[in-house]
Amino acid sequence: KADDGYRLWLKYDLLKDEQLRKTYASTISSIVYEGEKSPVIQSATEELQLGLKGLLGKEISLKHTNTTNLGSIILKKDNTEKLTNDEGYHIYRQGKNIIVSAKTDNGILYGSFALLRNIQTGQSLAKTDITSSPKIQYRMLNHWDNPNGTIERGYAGASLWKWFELPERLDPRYKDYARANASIGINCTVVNNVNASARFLTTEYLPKVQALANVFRPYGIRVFMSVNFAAPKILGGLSTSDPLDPKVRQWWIDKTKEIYAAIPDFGGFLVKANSEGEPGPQDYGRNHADGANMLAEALAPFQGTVIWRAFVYKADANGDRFKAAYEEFKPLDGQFKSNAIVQVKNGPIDFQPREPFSPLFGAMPKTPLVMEFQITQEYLGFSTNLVYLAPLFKECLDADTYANGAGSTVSKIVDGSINHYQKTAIAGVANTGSDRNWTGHFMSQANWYAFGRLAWDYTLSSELIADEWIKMTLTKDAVPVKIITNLLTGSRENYVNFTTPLGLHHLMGQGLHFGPHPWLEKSARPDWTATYYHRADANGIGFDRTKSGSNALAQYSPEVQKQWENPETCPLPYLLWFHHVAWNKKLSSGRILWDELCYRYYSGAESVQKMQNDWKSVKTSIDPEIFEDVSGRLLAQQREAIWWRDACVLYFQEFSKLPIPAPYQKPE
Ligand code: GCW
Repeated sequence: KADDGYRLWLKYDLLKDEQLRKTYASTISSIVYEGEKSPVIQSATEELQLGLKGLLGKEISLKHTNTTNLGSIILKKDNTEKLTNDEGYHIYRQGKNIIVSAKTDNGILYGSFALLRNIQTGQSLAKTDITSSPKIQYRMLNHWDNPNGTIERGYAGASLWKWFELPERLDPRYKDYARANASIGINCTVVNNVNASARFLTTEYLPKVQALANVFRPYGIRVFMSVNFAAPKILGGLSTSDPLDPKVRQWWIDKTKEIYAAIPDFGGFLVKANSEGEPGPQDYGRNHADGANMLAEALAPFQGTVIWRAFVYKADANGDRFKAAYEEFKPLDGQFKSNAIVQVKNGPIDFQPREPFSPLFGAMPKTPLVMEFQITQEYLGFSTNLVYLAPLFKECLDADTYANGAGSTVSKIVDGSINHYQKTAIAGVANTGSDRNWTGHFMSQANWYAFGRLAWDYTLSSELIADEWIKMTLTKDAVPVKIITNLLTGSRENYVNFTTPLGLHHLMGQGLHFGPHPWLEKSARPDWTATYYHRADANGIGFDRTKSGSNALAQYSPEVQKQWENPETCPLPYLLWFHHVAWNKKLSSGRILWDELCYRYYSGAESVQKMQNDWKSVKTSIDPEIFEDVSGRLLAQQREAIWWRDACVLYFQEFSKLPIPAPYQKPE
């Protein structure tokens, strides 16, 4: 039967390598659990049995302690394990047995998935000794899902959550969603859109969310909800939602109690306030900390957390949107309660194909900052473009803020190792939907996978994660694995090249954010246009963010400023983020800016041809249904790449008045 992609990377098909299969099969004859079979342990044993039966082609029995076991996987809760934290695991050999040991049931669940992954990717178990603990505590998906079943910026169909059927009917897919997340260590999910309908807090929707939480709990996943800040007015009939009003505070306290009565392990609230028209504390002359602290107070008795987003900016044609979040949030450092944490997008603007890291990272030492990445490809080609996002995530996590001297990487800010936070978190805006293959573009499954793996351990390389995912999902054939790994790891740079090379950003179509629209100069908001960002004129192109311009660069530490402030030495990928550069300026590549721009657009579009050839070359190793699906999408990507290239080059040429360099002048 052809593979429709539904099983994601949890594919437990019989291992083709017979020798390997026999070795595993002779090592493993049963699974033993100790003590009480909690729901989480039940998930672990069920998964191991399912996985091993498929991979090894033999039924593996489940046993309880005290039976003498030779050749068993023993799930062992061991408080003496030296693990960094409660969710970590230790997998090791003890005589003929394989021990999966952890301090908690959740650790055992993660260890079980790790063991399965090792078998799926063909690792030897002879000397297994692996310890691993997550570096960040809350590893979350953010769903931008609405009560009517649509998903904001979702490109893989309707919402997974069938609100109309809930709570009575539980789609079996909820459990598969939880399995997939648990397998990569995701332990929190925000089920609804940050542009939040107050309806989620009603007695109509709470039981639905409760039903989802019940399915996710045995997989170690806690549910959070996005809340509408004006809910006291909208639902509670109050005349205000002022966070300092005692009646408003009481309303949230009561509502929070009601939620915890239904969902005892409820994680907390995610809030988008005074951002893009959403209500918030500033409507009443209060600030973000006032708003967050009110909710923190309501959540505190239950150890809940409020996650307050820093995605804010104001309409100002002469200002620089880049600076907005820093300007509003930096002064509030130290004012947030200990269970109020602030969620910051990876870059200062908005999930562009390439952004410098947000200057807030490192600038708020007293406030735990949550990293917000976007897995759904709002600005990275929807579901027609193959863009592997691990390199984008890594580029940001590995960037040095110099907040505490060299080596103060964004990842070390987020994981709290520099400022010793009590709570740490990382979020990815989900790319899942009701399409059979979950993510629209089959290859975008790798982005969900990579986000989870990096949330657990950001030191993993993009290549290693790709290699794992390919072996689990597509093929274990050595040469194709290499080819596809390269295809994935180069795909993001290709996309940057044919859409927004050299530090260009925000050139996409209005509203939908689809396709090129660099000539867009009128919108409801000046900072939603393209001309605001690229600033092309007769002299050159790019946004001057140095002292002679908006001086946004001053928001970074001096070492970072030094890296980017001089147009002569600023790395080309960031050049037009910070400088307005003359068309005929000679760059470090040896080409003048105009030629370099053309070179990037043309070579970027050409790279999609190469991607197609690479994909064709692995055909015999790939399931036919998946092969066809990806081939079709690559063709669409090529059409879009040429569209982007021609739209941008021809538009910018109106300013540069320079010829397209000869090598690119050949007819299509
Ligand atoms: O990128 C923008 C999106 C909006 C989104 C907003 C946000 C949920 O275009 O659709 O709203 O970011 O992150 O709040």
